[in-house]
Amino acid sequence: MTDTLDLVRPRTDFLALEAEYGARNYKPLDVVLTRGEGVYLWDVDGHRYLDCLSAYSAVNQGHCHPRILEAMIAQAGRLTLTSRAFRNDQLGLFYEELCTLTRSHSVLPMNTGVEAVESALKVARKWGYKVKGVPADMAEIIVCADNFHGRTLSVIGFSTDPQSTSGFGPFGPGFKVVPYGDAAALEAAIGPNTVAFLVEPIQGEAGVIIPPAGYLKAARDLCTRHDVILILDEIQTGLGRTGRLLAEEHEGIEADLTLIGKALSGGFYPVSAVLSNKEILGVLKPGEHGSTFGGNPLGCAVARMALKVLVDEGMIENAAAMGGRMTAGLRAIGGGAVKTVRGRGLMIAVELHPAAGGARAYCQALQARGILCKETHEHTVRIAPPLVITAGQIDWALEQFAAVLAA
Ligand code: IF1
Repeated sequence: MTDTLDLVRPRTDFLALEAEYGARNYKPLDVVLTRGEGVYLWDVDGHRYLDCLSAYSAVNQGHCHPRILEAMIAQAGRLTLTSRAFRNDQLGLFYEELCTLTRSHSVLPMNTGVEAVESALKVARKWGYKVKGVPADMAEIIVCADNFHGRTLSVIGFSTDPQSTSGFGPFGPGFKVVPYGDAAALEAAIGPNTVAFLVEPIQGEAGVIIPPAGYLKAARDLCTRHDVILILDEIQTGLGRTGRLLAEEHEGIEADLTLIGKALSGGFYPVSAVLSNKEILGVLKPGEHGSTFGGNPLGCAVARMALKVLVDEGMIENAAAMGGRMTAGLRAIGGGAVKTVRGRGLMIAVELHPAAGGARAYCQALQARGILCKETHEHTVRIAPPLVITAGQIDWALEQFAAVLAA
């Protein structure tokens, strides 16, 4: 028996249904997608697009990767959820494979990215009180201006973006904001009660902001010297996106806690994790933290294969090579609307001149030429295709970008 769930209901007005029944917390491009394969997406009218967003880097492995799909189907037919009240036969293997790949000491599995962030903040505070000796309820965590770490109340509580925060207060204390990319400001902000510094190796939502060379290394040294936990949010930069497994490798450093999510499941299912380099996660005792779905066998099986294909199929190396090709090609377009091109691997942004009239119109023009991109803020177009993109596909995309941007 098949259950079609009206998946092929002809002539449905999808936009009207969303407008009538949905919360209006998004303003998506008006394209209704129904199928994906590799770098391509198809809309309900049968148009094909090259995906240059990759669900904000959650589908690094390409849409509906056949080996991840197979792992998911097999596991879904065997066992999906046990809760952590019992053990399952995927969790330990997931831990081992993830720790081996990332050279980590231990793993805390969660589901969404922001849950990994929240978990790391809780762990850092607990560590501060139990290990560093910070007086009760005095722990301080340093974060960066223009950060994006997710949408929960405590995480938006230290956002500097009024759109994320206004109307949602009051927010809890315990966070200090410093400018991004400024090691001296970080040093000045560290006090005796500082337990952690939370930072994105490259700021994504802020517009693919790459900090000055040496910044992360300096932050690493400061954290070590002052007994502060360095937490790198690699939820967007991690898992191959920047041409390395983790973006921290570009500066040859290791965080104490590393947060990954998004592509950890290849976009099939929300799976995130806090990776710990040393004993830090050990401060959590049974009953002090958890999640119904965190570490479930379906998520673990999917993540195991998502990691495997990323490595086996050379996607990380491809991201480095194709990212270089794309960035060079975009820089060569130059002129026209382009103010500057920033990128590392396949995490790329084209910032447009303010006079160009806003990035959204360019995204719409690209859509008409078969490319799906998303603007960030007013003037920046983000370009982040799946890591399986080929040279031929990049060159075709560059022709479309040239036609739209040079105009
Ligand atoms: C949305 C942005 C990207 C993240 C980093 C944690 C999270 C994210 C560095 C939380 C999530 C997403 C959220 C998504 C759009 C997207 C985004 F534009 F909002 F900023 F990618 F750039 N740390 N980023 O980038 O992960 O809980 O969502 O799994 O629509 O809000 P999550």
